[in-house]
Amino acid sequence: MHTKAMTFSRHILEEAKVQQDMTAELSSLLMQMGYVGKILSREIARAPLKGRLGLVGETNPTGDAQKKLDVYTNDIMVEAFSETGPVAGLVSEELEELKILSLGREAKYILCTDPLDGSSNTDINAPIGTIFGIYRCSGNNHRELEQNLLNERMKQIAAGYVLYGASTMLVYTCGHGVYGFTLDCDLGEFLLVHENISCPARGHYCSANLGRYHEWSSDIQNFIAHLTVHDPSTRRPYSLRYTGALVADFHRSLLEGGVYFYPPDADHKNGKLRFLYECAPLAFVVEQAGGCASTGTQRLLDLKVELLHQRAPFVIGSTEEVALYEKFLTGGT
Ligand code: AHM
Ligand code: MG
Repeated sequence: MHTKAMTFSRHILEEAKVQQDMTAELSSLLMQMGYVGKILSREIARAPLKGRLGLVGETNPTGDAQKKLDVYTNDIMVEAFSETGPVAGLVSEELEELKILSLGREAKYILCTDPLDGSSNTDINAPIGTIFGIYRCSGNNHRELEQNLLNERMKQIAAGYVLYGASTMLVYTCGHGVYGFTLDCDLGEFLLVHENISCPARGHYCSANLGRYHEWSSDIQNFIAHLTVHDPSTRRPYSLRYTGALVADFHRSLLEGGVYFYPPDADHKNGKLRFLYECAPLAFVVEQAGGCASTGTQRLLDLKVELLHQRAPFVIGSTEEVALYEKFLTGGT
């Protein structure tokens, strides 16, 4: 079975033969991301044995209490991409500023990442993830790179995530479909399991932190009321699934259909999730799979951002549910 299987690296090389966008530099960046996924998978699995659970006692740039694993995984990411040439700058949930990694000729990309998504799950052995979005870049210095990234003169050309669950999976797109690979730990290879992923147009799962229900607008409360009506002819009520890790909850919607949303609440006036390294990469993935991502009032990827750590209201998943959410929000129902 394994001799026939398509490894992540071979998949990238095959894509490079037919896709112009897949430059040698992008191929090498993505392969390095695969390598980082393997290292993080190993380190996350043995974190409890190495004393790497619990809090650091500091906060990250958006005010979240940092876990030891947040810092450790971020350090691994920085180190892994500092050693290779294609990444000019790195934007991370755990770093205040854009970090310049290389200004050499090969440095054609900016990597935006949440090295450890779902931090509240680290200490209870629940799923967590890594999110990445890759932007083509131009700029000779820190200021130019950041300005171009925020002015959207740079295009997101690849994105994906690694999900550390019952097994470790890597899902990616470079703008020509979405592919999912499972890590075979014995071989040390990500092997293709999900070819050309298609997000069902409709599902029957919803994922959101309903503990915030009373802080949400009446439009969103009405949306919940709609989803929870008992009407088997329209496959309602929806079932609630919420792990507290965006990657895991989104992955369910991507494969099985449904909707994830994180709207504004009392503590997060503009939503909790951050555009560049949480929302935008998953939005790129879902659109490539035929699904949708929105702020509730506009396509997520059309949002103009001014800050590296800017947050956005976020809804993502099947086209029908995202459209319905927007309809409730814009007074259409
Ligand atoms: P994190 O990157 O610090 O883990 O924050 C993002 C996480 C998402 O993974 C998850 O969907 C959400 O925040 C959970 O927030 P809450 O605990 O408010 O439901
Ligand atoms: Mg996160």
